[in-house]
Amino acid sequence: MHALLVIDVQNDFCPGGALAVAEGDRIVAPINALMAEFDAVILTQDWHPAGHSSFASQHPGKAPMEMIEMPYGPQVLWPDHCIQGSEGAAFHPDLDTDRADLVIRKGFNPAIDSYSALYENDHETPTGLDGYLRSRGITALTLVGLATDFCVHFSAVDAARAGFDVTLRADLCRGIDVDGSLDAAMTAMRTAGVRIA
Ligand code: VGL
Ligand code: ZN
Repeated sequence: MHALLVIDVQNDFCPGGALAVAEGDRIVAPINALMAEFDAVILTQDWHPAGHSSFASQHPGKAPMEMIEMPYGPQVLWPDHCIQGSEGAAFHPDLDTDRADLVIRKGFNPAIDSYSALYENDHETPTGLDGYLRSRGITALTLVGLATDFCVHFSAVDAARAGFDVTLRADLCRGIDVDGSLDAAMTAMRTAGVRIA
């Protein structure tokens, strides 16, 4: 069983959003077209409570895109984004969400960010997706979505490490690219055994 894993195609990551990724909206139509080719379609949704600890607004004197040290390791500080129930947290209006078997939300723990669809940023708290995939007999994943260098990157690496056969459709992802994060992400994914298509 081969699943399409669509990462965070949400308004806040598209042009006009709070953490806009350049051309983030350009991937929506081709992702919709790709859905029919898979045994399962799974969407992730970045889903933060207001005042989430990854927001620069919660750290006096800090600006978005600065780094801080959290108990679980280094963390980029972000503008407020994808607040639970907000328009920014909603999927892009053209994304064919009806096709999804599962929507998995992440980043709801106020104290820990969660880039990956499988583990929070402490790298040990599971989201539950690993169990879902295994119990459905899904062994291969193709990843698309936003942002290449953060949520797509961490999801791909975690999935490869967990033993899934992982392909990244780089043409159907777009990145943020802070301080060389895009190049670093591509290298990390290749090193983890992710196939880049
Ligand atoms: C993401 C930064 C913060 C992403 C989510 O979807 O890549 N990036 N939250
Ligand atoms: Zn987020």
